[in-house]
Amino acid sequence: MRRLWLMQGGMLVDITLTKTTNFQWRHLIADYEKKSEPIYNVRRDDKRKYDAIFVGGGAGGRFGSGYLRARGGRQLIVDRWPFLGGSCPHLACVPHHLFSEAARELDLMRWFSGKLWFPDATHLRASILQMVQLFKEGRGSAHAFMNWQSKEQLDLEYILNVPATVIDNHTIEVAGERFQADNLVLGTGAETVFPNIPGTDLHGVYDFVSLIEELDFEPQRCVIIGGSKVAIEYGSFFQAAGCPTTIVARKPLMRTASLHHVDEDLRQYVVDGMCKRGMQILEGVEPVAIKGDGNGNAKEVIIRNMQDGSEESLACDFVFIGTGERPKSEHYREVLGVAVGEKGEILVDKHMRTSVPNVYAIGDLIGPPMEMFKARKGGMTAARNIMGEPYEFDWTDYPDFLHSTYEITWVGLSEEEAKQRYDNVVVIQMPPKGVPHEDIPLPCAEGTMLYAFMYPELTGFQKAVVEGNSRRLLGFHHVGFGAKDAFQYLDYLMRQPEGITIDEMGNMNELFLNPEHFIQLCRLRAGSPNLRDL
Ligand code: COM
Repeated sequence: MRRLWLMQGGMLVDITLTKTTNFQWRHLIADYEKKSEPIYNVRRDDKRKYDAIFVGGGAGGRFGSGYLRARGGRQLIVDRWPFLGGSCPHLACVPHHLFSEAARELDLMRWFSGKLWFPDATHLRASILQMVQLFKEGRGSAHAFMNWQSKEQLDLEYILNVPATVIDNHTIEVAGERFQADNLVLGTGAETVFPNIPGTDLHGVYDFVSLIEELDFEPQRCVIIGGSKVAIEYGSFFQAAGCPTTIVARKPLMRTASLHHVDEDLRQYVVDGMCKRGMQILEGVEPVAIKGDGNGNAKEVIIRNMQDGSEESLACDFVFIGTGERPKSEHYREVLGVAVGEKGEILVDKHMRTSVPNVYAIGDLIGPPMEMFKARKGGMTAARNIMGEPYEFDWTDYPDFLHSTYEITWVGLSEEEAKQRYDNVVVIQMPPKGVPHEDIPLPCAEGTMLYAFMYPELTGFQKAVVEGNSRRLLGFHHVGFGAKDAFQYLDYLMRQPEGITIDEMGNMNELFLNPEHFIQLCRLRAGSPNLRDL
């Protein structure tokens, strides 16, 4: 066993034959974040050709590689960062979840300020800067784990801390060396689309990436440009932290093209809840400019009402861009000539094949939904097909979620969509239609019991949509906490060719008191020949 070969002074590090630990990785990554030399984990003694080179070691590249390896293939991942896992553990999903958990805790403290055992939170101010730092100090453990697991448990080969240049559909170049494979799998992600307005280069203007890497002051007043998921999630955190936040968006929140099956009652509950917590939401407006204070710092956002053209200034010291992301496909278009769509997304079929033979594309690079399930399963789909196992992946329908100060989950048809398709639509919901939420502290479960006893209207919202004739469940919608797990399985149950009926769901064994209550609510109507709303 060789010792970890960590050379200083401009030399590469080759850890292929070294058994690594998470501890070693943590230090190695921290060191190489400051350097530009590659880290090699490549079996030079293996003379087999690679079945696939994964360009990009995010979720898609890692899970695709894992599957390809499991099927007996040989793979190589190349990533520009010194760690695998991509933006998720580094800048995106993981900090989002950390901030959303903070938002939930802070929100509870504010509502219960001075009540029960809660301290007075009238002047509560949580530091956004401190949370960013907390995340940055901790993210190294996820980085290390990704590298360690991929090498020691999944037997993957990789080269890190160096970008790959694609030469042709079988060849890449890394640090001056060429590697060949039967196939390339492209998965290098997307980046924020900054609005084309003056002032986006001022100090104080961030997106979710630069927020993590560059925030250097404590924001006091925030304007978010755009109404994406990121806008809602980060905005809810900023507001809960005590930084008053305004969202300016062209379209109503949660009605952007990239979100499907959003039920209007659920949407209303979410948006009303954000307003109740003091957020200002300005819809039907577009940004005109970000103006500075003369010293290079943002001090106001000028917006225009899209209906009457009137302009307004919103004072702030912190501007957060939440206008969504765009695939980074230029390099592949230029070199390989892959076909792309209107927004730069690489076009793929259900096998993840691009227009160029032997070139696959996965993850955010192929456009929305820019979600983990699509990246991982897309990687796996490419691997399956590369290994000769024809497999199709349809990512057009999927369970979805986002956070405000709540966890919001949905799958299947909204009530409105169901009513457009079917004559006999029955709805089971809490609170029931027409019953003021103040009168009924439901749905309540983990995370909302305290609210149920003091603020019934804050206990969340839920709805199941049923096709009354076939009795099939068509959609589930939930605002609360802890239901995300269930929605993975609800998605599966609904999707089976025969679906699941209200009677079958009513026959399942629930764990009292479960977060989304769907089993017992279905049981209350199961058996009834003529289904009615509940
Ligand atoms: C998750 C990254 S944070 S990966 O999907 O496990 O690679």
